[in-house]
Amino acid sequence: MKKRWWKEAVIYEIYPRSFKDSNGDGVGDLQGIIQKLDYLQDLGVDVLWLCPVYDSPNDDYGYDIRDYRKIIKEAGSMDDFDELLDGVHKRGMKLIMDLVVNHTSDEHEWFRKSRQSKSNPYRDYYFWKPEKPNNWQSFFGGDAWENDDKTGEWYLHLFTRKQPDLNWENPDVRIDIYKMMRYWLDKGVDGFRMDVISLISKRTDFKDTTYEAFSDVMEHVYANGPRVHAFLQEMNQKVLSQYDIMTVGEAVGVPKDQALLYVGEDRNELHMIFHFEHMHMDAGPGGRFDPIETDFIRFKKIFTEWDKAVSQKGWNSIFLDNHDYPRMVSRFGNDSEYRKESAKLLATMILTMRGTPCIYQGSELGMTNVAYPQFEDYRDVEIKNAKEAWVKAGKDPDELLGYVQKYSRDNARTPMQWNRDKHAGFTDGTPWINVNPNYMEINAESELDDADSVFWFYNRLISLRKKHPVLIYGDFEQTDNDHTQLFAYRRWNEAEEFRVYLNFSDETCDIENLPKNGFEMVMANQLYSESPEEDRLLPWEARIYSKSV
Ligand code: ISL
Ligand code: CA
Repeated sequence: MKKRWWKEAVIYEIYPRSFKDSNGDGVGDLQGIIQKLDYLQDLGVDVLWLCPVYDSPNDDYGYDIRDYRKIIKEAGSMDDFDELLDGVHKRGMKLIMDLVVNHTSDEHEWFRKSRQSKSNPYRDYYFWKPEKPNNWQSFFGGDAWENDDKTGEWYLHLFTRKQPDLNWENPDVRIDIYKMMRYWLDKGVDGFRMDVISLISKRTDFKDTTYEAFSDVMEHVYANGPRVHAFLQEMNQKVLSQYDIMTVGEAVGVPKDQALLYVGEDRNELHMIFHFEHMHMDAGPGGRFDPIETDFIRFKKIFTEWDKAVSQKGWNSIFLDNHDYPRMVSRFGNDSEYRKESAKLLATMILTMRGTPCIYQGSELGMTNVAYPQFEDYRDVEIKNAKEAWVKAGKDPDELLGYVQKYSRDNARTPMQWNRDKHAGFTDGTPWINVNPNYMEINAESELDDADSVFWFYNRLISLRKKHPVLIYGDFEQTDNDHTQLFAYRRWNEAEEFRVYLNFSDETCDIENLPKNGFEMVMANQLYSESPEEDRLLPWEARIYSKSV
């Protein structure tokens, strides 16, 4: 197993719009992030993944890029960006950008030219058809083809109609994208998180999909197209291989038996991927607002199977939330009675498993879902489209509101809660989206002042991981696979062994064969560690044991 800095890193995802507003316009910006670099350094993370800050009309809040080489006005200037990058590097941290090249904004110069006429040199930068060729649906509901009145033809958009898909079959598209990537890498950026990179090769026969469930459409129709590996190997050869960087692909629709094609060390494509098998478990055929029951044993199994499928010849990432999913303490923990304990338990999982961990902004505070009382409080285009579709289909929008409160992306996009001042210290103005009312109880200032806080637990876990290479490169084996409350596993190498016990439940949990002879407990949710009852874990109790071999 080759040692690499990006295998040893802990990533922290920043959604700039909701991180810190420095100029009172209610929208987070680059200067705001600069103000918080010491906070991030105190946490102990080393790679910052910056969600898009490129010029955009914000139809999908930056994932619809209008100019790849311009900073969106509300985030600041290119000088601000350079100051941020310098500040990150001065603190020994790294910064990776969000590379969104499956699609652009419809206001991008390439698309404005492409739609002008059928003979425009940019016409084939996108997919145009004289008639709507198939029944493909957008990730955000509705047809994936939009008729454009300029030439009367239809163009493909797997996301919103303002996010036309780029035609990667066209070598000119690839050349322009590689040039843009080098522009950022030559500025000193340390790599990319690649948005929906598994979708860039289209099945250009554009046949109808016969799959019902959206997860099947994602995997078999949109993702893993015939040339996706050719494109990634070319990107690697022409750009990525020339820099000492980290690359992580957002691999929607990639199943574990295809993962090594993307991240195998011999593949020269990507270093790792974010996969979504655990993140889509509770989404029914209709997607996230069509929820189904999930199963804890299956949740554990997904991690064990992905470790087995990838870790010998490639590398995994480990995450439980990001800007597209509900807050992990609300989704996988207990965000009321055991909020702190379950937040620490989930932190223990992502920071002791095998794979590069990714912490989403606010998870280190145990921030929770928000449940706004009305649709008007929500901002996400995915929610707006879902409401329109429900009303059109004559379904009860109040039922949808319940699902939106539980499963929507805006749960992760409420402003960071810095202190107990107005708007949680996120802005002196009016926030673009309401602050979660629980900021008086949950905020960075209170966390920093409390040695027993979630924040300092993350800090100690990150130090533990850095101090013990076995937690990075060691082997992994799940134990008690069929236990309905306990997630237990071992990490080991020739020098050390760690055992982790996580009680994912509101009840106590009996455990057999607690490690003895030579093992000592190195960390636990502080609340319970004073009097750990030898053979029983309390609700949401997490324990880590270790011994030198
Ligand atoms: O939110 C989802 C749809 O239910 C996710 O499946 C998400 O759209 C998918 O994982 C792709 O996400 C990425 O691409 C989107 C953007 O909206 C997301 O924010 C980004 O993470 C289009 O660029
Ligand atoms: Ca601002």
